[in-house]
Amino acid sequence: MIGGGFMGRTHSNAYNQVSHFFPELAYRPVLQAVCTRSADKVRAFADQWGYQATETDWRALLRRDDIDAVDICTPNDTHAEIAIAAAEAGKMILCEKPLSRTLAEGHRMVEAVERAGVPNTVWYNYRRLPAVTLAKQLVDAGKLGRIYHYRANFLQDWTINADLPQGGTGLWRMDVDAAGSGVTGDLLAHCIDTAMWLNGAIRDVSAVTETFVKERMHQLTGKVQPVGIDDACIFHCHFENGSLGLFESTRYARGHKALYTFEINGEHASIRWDLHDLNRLEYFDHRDESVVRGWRSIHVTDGDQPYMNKWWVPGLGIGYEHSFIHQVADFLKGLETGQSAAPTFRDALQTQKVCQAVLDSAAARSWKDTGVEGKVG
Ligand code: SOE
Repeated sequence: MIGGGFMGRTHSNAYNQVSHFFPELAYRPVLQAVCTRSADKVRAFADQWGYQATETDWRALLRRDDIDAVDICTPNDTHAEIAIAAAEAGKMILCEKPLSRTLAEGHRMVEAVERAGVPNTVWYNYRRLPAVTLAKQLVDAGKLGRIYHYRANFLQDWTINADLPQGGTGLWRMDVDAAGSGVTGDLLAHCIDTAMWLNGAIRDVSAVTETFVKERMHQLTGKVQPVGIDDACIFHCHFENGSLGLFESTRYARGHKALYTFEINGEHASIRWDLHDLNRLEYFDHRDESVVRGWRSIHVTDGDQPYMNKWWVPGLGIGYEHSFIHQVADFLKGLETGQSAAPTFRDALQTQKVCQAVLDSAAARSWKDTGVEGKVG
């Protein structure tokens, strides 16, 4: 594990839990070592989550021959350098999203893992919530028929305060040099990943971004500096299958902490999902008998629904953290057949292409092609 922040905790929890709930897997994670820059912090993190050894230099971690897989949970500006070095060292890689700050970095990362032939995955975790995976099964089974609309939001409110600094621990997402972009790479990337997984390639985009607070003090330098990230982004798009997409993300929607929602409207049926009620999938099917036709609220907790036979008994829900446990389980399962768990670095590069097109479109005030084609894994 490289990094000891919020994501380091979600992934460490997943490694600790996975073998209890997926005992059939041939491989089990062993928490061999964790690396963060601070010696005090790394010891405390290791004790809390059960890592056997500590490092304060990620290069030293990569030199260890008792490490087979590396999890990159550091800020975005270090993903490329660490991932490329890890691939060259022959390690399997699980990288936190977004894959990279820029498309160019993403290309180099994909080349590195493919050249080295190491298993790789990117933590777009929401795909693996049972209700979202059920949505995928319904779409793939053709229940919706031809798809006309895909709509997604990811709304937060934690950066409204103009006195909030940018940069440094806990606030690197506000610093364009560390993050690459604002809500586009941090939040819309999730929406884009789910959207292309469910509804296929996004062909072109037209976007608007806004930075509401133009200057903020940088935590590391103490200087007031221009803000380079997008605080909000709205885009619409064409999917390759002919449907229209509408996406919105902001960190300025007072009252919303992490409201990720999507809705898909097809010829026969519609589905919608809301992270705040993550065990439910709403489904409307026009083919139902008219007198009982209406939105069904499916509580996705039954054993024949995705992943749920691994958990409790029907009716008892699971949470956010389980999406990460499912991703580790799928990654380990993939090792049994030599198949990397999706989204691979190459799949995540497709999301990166859309993010880049979104930012370019907003800057140029014009439509941009994404260059994404075909099925996105
Ligand atoms: C930002 O607040 C954030 O933590 C993202 O970085 C995560 O990817 C998202 O899942 C929740 O919100």
